[in-house]
Amino acid sequence: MEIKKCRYFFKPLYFAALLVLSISLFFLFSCAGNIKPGGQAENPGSKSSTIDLEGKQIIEVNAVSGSYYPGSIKAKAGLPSVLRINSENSYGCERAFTIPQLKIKAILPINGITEIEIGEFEPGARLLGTCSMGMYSFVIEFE
Ligand SMILES: [Cu+2]
Repeated sequence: MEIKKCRYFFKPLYFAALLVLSISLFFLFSCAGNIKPGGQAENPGSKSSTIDLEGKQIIEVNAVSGSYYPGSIKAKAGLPSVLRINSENSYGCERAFTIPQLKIKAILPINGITEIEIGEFEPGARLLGTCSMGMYSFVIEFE
């Protein structure tokens, strides 16, 4: 008799806890759903390309001593593209730049801009830019 009473007492508590849990989960997911499609919070490690007046896609990356940044760049597929490398006080081996997939090699200046025509890519293609030794790199993702 005593145990039964106990159970009856706890049942509404369980129900309430379950209710609270499901409501908070609902809000959590609905919030997450709201954030995902619209809010492309600018990730400092990634950057998007721009399109110039002639319809060419300009994909910009910076070369500094010891790295290229951003490390990941989103670009559009199906557009003639130019990789614009902006060297800034670049004294390291990042100056010996390569795109292995395209068999492109270039010596970047210490300061200044280097533009390389890289052509068009399919959605889902990934292009890796790297120093000649593969120590520093960045990736362009076409979508
Ligand atoms: Cu290197």
